[in-house]
Amino acid sequence: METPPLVNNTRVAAIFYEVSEILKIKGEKFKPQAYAKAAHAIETLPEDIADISKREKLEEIPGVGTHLAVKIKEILNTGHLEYLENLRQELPPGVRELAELEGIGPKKAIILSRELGITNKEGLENAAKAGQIRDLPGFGELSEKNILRSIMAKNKGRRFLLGQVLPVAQDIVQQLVALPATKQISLAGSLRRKKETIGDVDILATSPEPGKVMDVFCSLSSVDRVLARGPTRSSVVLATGLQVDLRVVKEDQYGAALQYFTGSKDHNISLRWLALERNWKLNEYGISDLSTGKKIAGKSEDEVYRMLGLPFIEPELRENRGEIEAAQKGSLPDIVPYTAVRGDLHVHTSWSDGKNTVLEMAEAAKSRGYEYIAICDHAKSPQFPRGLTEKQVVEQGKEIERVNRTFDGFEVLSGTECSINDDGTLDIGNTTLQDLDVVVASVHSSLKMPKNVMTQRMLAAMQNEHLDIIGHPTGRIIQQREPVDLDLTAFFRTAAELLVILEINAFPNRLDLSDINCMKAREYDVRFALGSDAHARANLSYMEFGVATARRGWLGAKDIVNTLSIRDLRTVLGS
Ligand code: DGT
Ligand code: CA
Ligand code: CA
Ligand code: ZN
Repeated sequence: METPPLVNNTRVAAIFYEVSEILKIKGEKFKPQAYAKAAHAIETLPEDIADISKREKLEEIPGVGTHLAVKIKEILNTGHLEYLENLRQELPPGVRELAELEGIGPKKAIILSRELGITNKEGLENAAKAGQIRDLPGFGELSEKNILRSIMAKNKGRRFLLGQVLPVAQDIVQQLVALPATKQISLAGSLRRKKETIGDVDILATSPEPGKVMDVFCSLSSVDRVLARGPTRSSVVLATGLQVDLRVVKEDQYGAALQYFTGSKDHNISLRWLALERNWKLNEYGISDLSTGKKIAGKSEDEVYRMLGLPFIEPELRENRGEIEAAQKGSLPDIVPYTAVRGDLHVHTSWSDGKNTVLEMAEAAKSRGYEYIAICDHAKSPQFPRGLTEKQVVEQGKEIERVNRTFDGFEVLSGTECSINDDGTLDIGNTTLQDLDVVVASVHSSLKMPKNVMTQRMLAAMQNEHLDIIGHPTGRIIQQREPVDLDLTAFFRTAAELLVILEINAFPNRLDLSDINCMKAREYDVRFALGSDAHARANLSYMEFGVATARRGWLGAKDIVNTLSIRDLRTVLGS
């Protein structure tokens, strides 16, 4: 008897996603969307799809009709989908990777693969450099040049979001920490400074047996290829294209190396000047006396800073934005600890476009150690067809009351993330707003308004007495969308005057306000709120990136309202 293949929801979804992608490349109009939609629904099912199939209820999954139900059964029975196998045959190898490159697209990718046997970016780069592309049908000298330029730009400038990289890097560090051969280990570079985007990951360690650490590092399951493997330095590239460097240094150099490789470069340059003033040399090996050549510090970072007459400077501050002068004057800010956040002031639920219920979000927040959470679903609008009508906002309030009765020492605050209309009014009426604990209002439409119009719109919105927080104030999406054009001085001043709180939205591609804008706003004594903008339980962990942004913006716990107890928070919110 044949044993049935092991197929889970993720596997079925992955097959559908691949079908969707290939169909897209083939230029199909609606089918790709249908497959992607079904894949997404399957991926997020709370139940095993095999069980659903047994009950003959596959067609109740959103986006799954008779046609797709048959395909799902085939996958469940055989472990694969013949339709996909056939599609793969139709597509020459490498076409999918090529099609994703800028300026190529599916049609050209197929030609490149068929005519020149190119299957990846490297092959494309070589062919372009060798001048082989210009003669292909539909190409030319100019498009060859453009291809080369776009490859170069991608190679050089590709940066990853902090939120994508940090969990991956922390996982690698965890795996290396577990080795007996690892003594000390730390993230360094921009990742330790928690910069919003990361070029590559830098890890620093000490070990009596560096070879063993390097072996494990180079053979981690997430590693796609090893660029270099040496006794003191190895570099690998993960399947995502992210480069990770591991350096192993001597114990008496660890502090200096950690300081050096944490950067930033500009911060390091300023420190090096401080050393030179004392006739010392500072580099990754330590501090040494220039006249005697003798080494005088290097074991710990603390020691390096202390020798230079400075208190320890938190990595998030090391951007040469005045932190060294502040450290010299003893006026470094007391930046907010990662543990100071007592609640999340911006989460969505399945009432709008979130995945989890009010109760599920609340339980997840409680188990993170929070004391409160604010439910801020969208209001219904063209941008948010799944948003809440005013009637539903009221109904949700009743559900929140019920949920609150099940908790002790934890509070669910009722709220909204409503939208700011073009004229500065909000898209939920005051009678509904006045009964909510937290009103977040954000700009979600007409993002390209001229500066003075956008500024007027924001200032008008802030006049609303029920508004508590402006959500993701500049609307930027990292690497995707520019911030709105806004007179920040007027905006910050008004926020301070009217006691309107500004959000630091912690969603990985937002981080809005940004670190720099937090620093600016801080000068006006603005108050801030941290919100994860979670659309699912798991997203609550995004909070860490928001705190990192606040820390990089020199903010203290006192600047952030959700470090307050629920009682004090309610006073601030007037609820
Ligand atoms: P990234 O990777 O682009 O996000 O930014 P970082 O800061 O991680 O830069 P990376 O990986 O090139 O180098 C790691 C650290 O090594 C950097 O923060 C400071 C230090 N570093 C690198 N190059 C230099 C340099 O030329 N001079 C000095 N003083 N430090 C350097
Ligand atoms: Ca780096
Ligand atoms: Ca590096
Ligand atoms: Zn929003």
